[in-house]
Amino acid sequence: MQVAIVGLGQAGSNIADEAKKLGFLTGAINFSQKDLDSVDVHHKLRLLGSDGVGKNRDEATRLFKDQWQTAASFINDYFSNADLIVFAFSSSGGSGSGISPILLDVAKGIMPDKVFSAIVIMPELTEATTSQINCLSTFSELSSVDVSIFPVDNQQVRNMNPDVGKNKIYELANKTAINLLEKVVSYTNKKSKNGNFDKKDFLNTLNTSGIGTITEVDIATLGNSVNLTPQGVSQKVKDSWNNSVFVPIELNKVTRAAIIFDGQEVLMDHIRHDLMFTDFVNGMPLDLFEGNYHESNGKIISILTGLGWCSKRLNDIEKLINSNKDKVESVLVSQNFYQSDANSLLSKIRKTPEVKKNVTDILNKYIRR
Ligand SMILES: Nc1nc2c(ncn2[C@@H]2O[C@H](COP(=O)(O)OP(=O)(O)OP(=O)(O)O)[C@@H](O)[C@H]2O)c(=O)[nH]1
Ligand SMILES: [Mg+2]
Repeated sequence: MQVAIVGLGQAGSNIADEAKKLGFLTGAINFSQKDLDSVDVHHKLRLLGSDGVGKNRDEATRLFKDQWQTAASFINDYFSNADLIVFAFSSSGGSGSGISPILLDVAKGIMPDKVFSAIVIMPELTEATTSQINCLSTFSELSSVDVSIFPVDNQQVRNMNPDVGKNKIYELANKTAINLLEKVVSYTNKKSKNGNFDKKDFLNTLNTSGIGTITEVDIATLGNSVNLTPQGVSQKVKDSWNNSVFVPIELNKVTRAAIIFDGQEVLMDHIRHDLMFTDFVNGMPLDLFEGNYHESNGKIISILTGLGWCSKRLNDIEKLINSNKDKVESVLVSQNFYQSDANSLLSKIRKTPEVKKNVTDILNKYIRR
């Protein structure tokens, strides 16, 4: 199976760069040549009209209006061999967030048989107001695009790593997310006597609109605090859905799911799928794909798609923006110039510049007649 990762904007391109190292087919699209130069992917497309729109989504969208055909052809020319095309982009910058929802919609329209999906980065809550507003606009646009959306949440990574620098947060988020996707894909190529998770199951799972998540738990390593009972194992899996690099899940619905067990056969007694889904309002997903492999000691990898929209997380941003509203407005209306009374004093202190004298006048002072 071939999966393509196309990064749009800087953050998305960084994810594509990681993806290439893991063997994915990759691409990057950006207005900024410098940003394109900094990543290693198979195919690059430079958009014209700007060197980077500096977090201005509207500007990105405006410039993209005349170039969407070029971008759509780029996708079609280089990635139509892939079974799945994943767009990766940040929701809080300008370029990736501005063009990705449009291009996803367009590409889906011209390549109707292809499965598309999106990895969308959410900003930490400490980021600037413009970033937060961009994030809300991007998610509101994405809510009407019919693809699975996997929100990689920088704030989640921050919660797990309070004391590291931003670069480390980005690196952890990018690597973890793309490694999980790669792991899931790798199982579709493996054989098992106890049930395969095959390519069709995978594409079916990913071809589901709404929010998605991927997690992995280890149930075999001692000291990993797993109660080795069906309840204990299920709880561990449930917990992972709220403690991953992806946005915490909402429990109002789950449409499709894949649960891949990779471990010793004796542990299979503890895998009870029905117990994993008891917290969802609709209970079991409409489709549940299972895979059972025996190559590692004991891991459970789960993919959920068609989850309810991440409204709680977006509402937190909404609240944050509202609580900052007064501060933001005061920044916008306050005058940028400052007139000091001291200025008049200053001008008195300063010597009035002397009028340049004519050299002849100077000379005349010395030369007596
Ligand atoms: N997880 C992760 N987040 C990143 C990374 N780089 C930037 N970010 C986040 O993405 C946001 C900036 O988005 P960029 O992708 O740099 O923006 P862009 O799409 O290039 O758009 P411009 O505004 O035109 O530069 C920041 O607010 C960060 O939250 C990265 O490599 N990984
Ligand atoms: Mg950029």
